[in-house]
Formats: sequence, C-alpha cells, structure tokens
Amino acid sequence: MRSILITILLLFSATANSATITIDFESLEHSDPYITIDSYSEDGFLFTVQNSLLGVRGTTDAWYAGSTALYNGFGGKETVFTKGGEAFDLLSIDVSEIEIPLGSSTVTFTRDGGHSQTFVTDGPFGFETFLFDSRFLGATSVSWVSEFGTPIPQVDNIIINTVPIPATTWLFGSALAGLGWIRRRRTI
Ligand SMILES: [Ca+2]
Ligand SMILES: [Ca+2]
Repeated sequence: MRSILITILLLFSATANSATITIDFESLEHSDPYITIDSYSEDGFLFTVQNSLLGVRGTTDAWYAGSTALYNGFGGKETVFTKGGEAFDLLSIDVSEIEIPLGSSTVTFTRDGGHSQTFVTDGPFGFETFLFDSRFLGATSVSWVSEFGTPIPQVDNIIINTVPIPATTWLFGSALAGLGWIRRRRTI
C-alpha cells in the first residue's frame, strides 16, 4: 500500500512540474500581404534561419490560413528553434500549405541533428496537426526544412512541454507500481 502511495506522489509531482505551452506567433499578426524578419522569440524560444529570412503572412493575404504562422520561404533552408540550450519535449505542430505549386508540402523536422520525422500535408489549403514521436522528448534544438519543389509550409501552434519528465522518473514509478501489484496479488 505504501509503494502505491509513493507512486501516486511521484506521478503527481511529475505532473505538477510539467508546463505545456503553445507557441502561436500571434504577436506577429499584421495586415500587410507579408513581412520578413531575421528571427523570432516567444516563451523563451528563439527561431532563426541561416542565411535567409522568416516570413509571416498578413490577415488580409490569400495565404493567411486563419491564424498567424511562421514560414521560411526558401526550400532547403533550415529553420531552427531552441530555448537557450534547455531541454524540452516537442509534442505537436500545425502545418499549412502556402504559395505555389499547389499540393502537399513535405517538411522534415530534426531533433539535435539526429532523429528526423517527415510530415506530408493533405494538399488543400489549411492547417493540419501533426504529432511528434517520443524521440522528440528531451530535445534541446529542433530544426525543419521543406522539400524543394513542394509548397512552402507555414507552421503554427507548436505544443511543447518545457519541463521534460525524466525517463528515470517514469521507470521508477512503473517499478513501484509493479511492486504494489505483486503485493496486492500476494495478499489475495
Ligand atoms: Ca497562430
Ligand atoms: Ca492543408
């Protein structure tokens, strides 16, 4: 019974420490067709693109997809975001097609220069939500690059847990939960 109590306390403290944020780019909202910027920061995260510029469509533009979003207009150029080297869990992102050619955007996200995940949008103009796999937990830097020749992707609503739950906490919790289960079985 005591181990079950410890497990519950551990899980509770892990939940209490987690902080989920949504990077929504709304501070960039404007009504020009588009603007370009060197970099962008929100909630402590800095977005940069090497040897290029970031773009933001205005609310009156044909490629405004209903919410202010960020794009990098040059296929093959890498956009990077970090939180000053701190670890974070990247959970999901909204992606919409933009510009020509019409069709699906292909965009590849890479974590710390290692594990990658490629998303292909559905084609019709408008946002879709894509989920990152568990290898994007505990990242310190994530970049994305769009495939040249496919529509430029614009990204929005990046959902991040800024206080990663250490894998050891989960393992310890699972082990204690298992112990509790064995003990319960013995007392039957
Ligand atoms: Ca937005
Ligand atoms: Ca779409």
